[in-house]
Amino acid sequence: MFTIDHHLTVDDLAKALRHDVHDGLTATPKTLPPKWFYDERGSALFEEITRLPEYYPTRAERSILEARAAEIAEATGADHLVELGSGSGEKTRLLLDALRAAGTLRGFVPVDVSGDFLETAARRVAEEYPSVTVHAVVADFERHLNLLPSGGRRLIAMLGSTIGNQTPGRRHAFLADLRQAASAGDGLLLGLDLVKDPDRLVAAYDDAAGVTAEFNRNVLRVIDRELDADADPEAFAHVALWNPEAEWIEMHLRAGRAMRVRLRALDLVVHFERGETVRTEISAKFRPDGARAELAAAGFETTHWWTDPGGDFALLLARP
Ligand code: AVJ
Repeated sequence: MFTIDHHLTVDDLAKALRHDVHDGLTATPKTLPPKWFYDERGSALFEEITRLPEYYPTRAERSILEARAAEIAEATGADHLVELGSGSGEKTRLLLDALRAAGTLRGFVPVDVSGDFLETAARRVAEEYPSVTVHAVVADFERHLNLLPSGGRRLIAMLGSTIGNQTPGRRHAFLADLRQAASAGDGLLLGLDLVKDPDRLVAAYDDAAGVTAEFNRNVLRVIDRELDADADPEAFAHVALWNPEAEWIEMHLRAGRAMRVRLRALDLVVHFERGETVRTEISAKFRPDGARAELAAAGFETTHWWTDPGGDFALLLARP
């Protein structure tokens, strides 16, 4: 069975984009939130990133899930899998298969801001798992956590180190909201990329084939199309750097020359100096103690912590 709830309209998204771009490009220093990378082309580029030799997180997380999915199913006894920010679906299937084998699985709730992508992926799961109730939810999980279906024992999964896109303050607010939305029998499964040699981290965000550079520039293509703007993506260089104080990777777009970008839909002209950058993403990296402390501060107890053999990536299980 398949159903889909919409908590975001095309209009809500258009408004949010206008607001984010206006605020980000008139601020000093300039920033843009990473959620606008993911139009059709951006999502395809991200899929390509996950297969790059330098980008280890996806493979490392998959290897942990392959080794631990049965243990996760047993530890949680979950009857519903709630996936926040549903990805390509391969990792989802590892979890669904394990919960099905344990005999507890009843429902799957994929949650994403991108409706078309979500609907296609969720319908496929409904066909492959005929005994599972698939209830897709188009929502912004930073705002709509309380609108998710409740009841039963839920395993709430946020994989891929997606949470690393948020600053520590936003992460705390998000985890605290999640705690409010969770009930006693629920479990939280979180994928976290770990602090490691900066050279490897930077290489993962600045690959030799230039796929991440194209992914980064894609945000300008989205802005040009959606806001009737004239930014030249080729005039911006891709920059990935390790911020050792904050322990996050930063991606920027650096203007190769002075320029003015006109955003007709915002009635705005933005000036760039030569060499000026727009920060387009942060990707925080975690340490075991810090991660546990962040969860505890939001009211979650970490009960399991698994890493891949190389210690690059962690998957943790926590309960309210
Ligand atoms: C999807 C946010 C987890 O931060 O590693 C990959 C996005 N950006 N390469 C990450 C991303 C550049 C990715 N997340």
